[in-house]
Amino acid sequence: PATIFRKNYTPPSWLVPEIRLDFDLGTELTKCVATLKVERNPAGDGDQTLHLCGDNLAVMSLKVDGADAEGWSMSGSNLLLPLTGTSHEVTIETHLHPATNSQLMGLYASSGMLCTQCEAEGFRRITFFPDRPDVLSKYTVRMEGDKETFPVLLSNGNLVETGEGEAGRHWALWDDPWPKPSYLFALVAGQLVANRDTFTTMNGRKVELAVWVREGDLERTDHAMRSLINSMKWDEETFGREYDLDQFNIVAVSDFNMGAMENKGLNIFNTRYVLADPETATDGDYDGVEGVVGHEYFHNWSGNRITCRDWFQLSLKEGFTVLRDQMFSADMGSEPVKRIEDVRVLRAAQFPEDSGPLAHPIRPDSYQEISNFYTATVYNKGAEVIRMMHTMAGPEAFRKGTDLYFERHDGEAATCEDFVKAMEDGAGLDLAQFRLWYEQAGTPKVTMRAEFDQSEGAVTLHFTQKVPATPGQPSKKAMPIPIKVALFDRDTKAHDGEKLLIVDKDKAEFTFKGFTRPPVISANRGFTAPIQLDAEQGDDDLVFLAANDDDAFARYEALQQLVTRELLGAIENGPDEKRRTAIADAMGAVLDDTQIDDLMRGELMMMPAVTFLLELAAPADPVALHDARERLKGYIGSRLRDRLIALHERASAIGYSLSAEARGARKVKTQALVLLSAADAKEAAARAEAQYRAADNMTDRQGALMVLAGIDCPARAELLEDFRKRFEGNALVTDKWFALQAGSLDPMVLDTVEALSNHADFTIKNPNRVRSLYMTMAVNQPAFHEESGRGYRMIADLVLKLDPLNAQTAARFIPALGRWRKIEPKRAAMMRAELERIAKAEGLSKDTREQVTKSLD
Ligand code: HT7
Ligand code: ZN
Repeated sequence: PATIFRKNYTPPSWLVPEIRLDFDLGTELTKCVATLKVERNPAGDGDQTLHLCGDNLAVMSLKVDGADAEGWSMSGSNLLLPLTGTSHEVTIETHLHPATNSQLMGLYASSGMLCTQCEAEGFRRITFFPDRPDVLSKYTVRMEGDKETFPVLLSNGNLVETGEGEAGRHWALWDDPWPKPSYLFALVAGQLVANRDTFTTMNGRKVELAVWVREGDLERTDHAMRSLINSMKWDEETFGREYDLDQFNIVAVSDFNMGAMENKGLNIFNTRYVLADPETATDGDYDGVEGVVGHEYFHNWSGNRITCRDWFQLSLKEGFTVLRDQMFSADMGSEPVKRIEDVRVLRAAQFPEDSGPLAHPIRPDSYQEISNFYTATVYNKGAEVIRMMHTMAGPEAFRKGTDLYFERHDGEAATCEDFVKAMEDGAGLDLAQFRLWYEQAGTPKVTMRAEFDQSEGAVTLHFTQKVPATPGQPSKKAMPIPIKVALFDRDTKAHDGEKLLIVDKDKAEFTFKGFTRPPVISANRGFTAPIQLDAEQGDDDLVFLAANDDDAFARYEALQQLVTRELLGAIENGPDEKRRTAIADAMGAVLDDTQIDDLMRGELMMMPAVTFLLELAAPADPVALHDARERLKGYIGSRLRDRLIALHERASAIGYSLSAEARGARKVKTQALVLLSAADAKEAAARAEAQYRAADNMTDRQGALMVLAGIDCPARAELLEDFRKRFEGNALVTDKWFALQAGSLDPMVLDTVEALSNHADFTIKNPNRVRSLYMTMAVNQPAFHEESGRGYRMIADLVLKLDPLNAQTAARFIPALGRWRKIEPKRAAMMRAELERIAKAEGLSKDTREQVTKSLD
């Protein structure tokens, strides 16, 4: 497949200021007539030929200014139309087959309804079009279809007219006044019901809100609606952004490749991020709904009003919008807990990506298939990069920067450079060197050594930084790394304020005076920079920080560092008794601490993920790491047995509500069982069984079953079956049932996954179901890395089967195998062999081909 390079960007030769789409809807056959007003772009290269992208389309009819077009040709799947004048009307008819569109891109059928997904390049599966984000058009859309099959007809913008047709047909006309790129086009047609509300914007616009779902799901939409209203209000208050249409629609669909899509005025969501009630959704699911509803809504400004010039700029909208959704969720709940969760995701998903064969800068330089670049790097590291600007500028100046960005580029297709420039001009930052964060891939490795000079009463912090080599980038430059520090007095346990240090050279040092004894250094507080920091601190200092740091993140981090050190040491030399004791003591202090709430306590009780540990130990035996982690959990569990039981009892007495207190109680309840189960499986199983049977909510039920699924006891099979039957017919809970088993610590888990792949409820056609079974197994380290290589084979078999049906989803499984360089040689060879087997397959999609080839390089 061809490689596309960022440096080769050229403006479009033709613009399309207006487009009208007429759909004659049918599940088997939909006819689409597109009428494009095209104009030569004065800033273009003067090419007289109009290049229209197509994918899987045939031209049924083609007219220019009302007459049959002449001289047109196909170049691959694209349409080339020579034009003589400077503006024309081009009319194209295409025929679509939604029922057989298993790629879920373009127009497809899902549970009887029709819907679209056009980002990144799905619009070209609907009609021929210059399908690139810098071509902005005003859309008018007319849909007509059978009223019984498609009673609800939705598209972008405002509904302007509806009418009845002949033979039970009806139609709707939608008009979107805001010019937009084709990737933001959407339509939905089907049997849907709405949860309706209104929101009045800060300037008095009354907006009709609707969350559309299938009939039986209506009672599970209140949280999504609440989240939408909160998002609209929050964006006005925090970023000064107001909604700009009279309607805002959200539609939930059960077949969807990603989480959701921010189409202008018509967001389309995976049901997973819309539907929630206490019985079927966990607290984590509630947070997911709130975060994704916010994310898509915030795109209305960061993505829609200001879009991307080209797909290399994806992080312009995604990184910024992730930061905005993270800030929103932090404001709706607990800021430190949210920060810990976000860093955990970054470390478990983005750090491995940044150190592997698929590493790329947040603004990539090239791609073959853009769908492969919807990554944790573009999204989550992209958010971290903008967060660093926020840290360096401070909140007020940062807001000035974003205000200027929104004002300066409203209505444009912009670049990351435009954003950085607006931040420089608006926030007053000098970001000349900072731009390297957009150019260079790889997680910087930073060391910090503290040197104390008794005679001067001074402490000097010596920093080094190194950005590792990544594919295509063998040598790197030093980047500006903002690191917040605090220097604690060992006796008073106080510090004299945080300091923000910018480490912008390979080596840097900072001296602080006025100390009579060496302070304890708390560094990278709040995780101000997305780096791997080795602070070269002794265990005693980490224990001190774990107990005394007033920055919640730093306290969490100190405990994580201590545990990480112990686990990495344990796989080499066995456990370190003194350190294990210190960890259990620190954890005991966490259980007893009345100053922290249970939501934070639950975070502090969690061990670092094996995928993160692998970053530090590679190449390593992931199963040995997992076993060491389980043994440490067992040690902590037995040392703190009584206190964990007491915690479980206390938390179990708190009734269900969505308050922070009740949510915290549910979190520590299950975390207590997790630690207990590694120490005393019988006690944990009995408690988990009781928790399951008493549960009046999904958080308790799923938590209990997660623990039970890893314990060989009679209740396991019985309660898994109870769970299945209890929620039969509920697709999202059935996904949980698959995931609970595929993620289990049961040594027979691969047999189970194989059996489940033949279960009547398993279907390879539904991405949620595929992910719930196979992605859960691929991240279940002892299962995926099972010694025989069976886990690798199962994933490769899946990729080969899924690729022709849904290439995007198939390609997302490749990175798990692509991590072979991090794994000890025997397993690494088997992982590579599976990649080679995939690479040999004929007719592999562009998506999977790119990922496999890069993973083998
Ligand atoms: N902007 C949305 C991206 C998206 C997507 C991309 C490729 C294939 C399918 C997709 N569905 C949604 C999601 C977001 O970041 O808001
Ligand atoms: Zn997004």
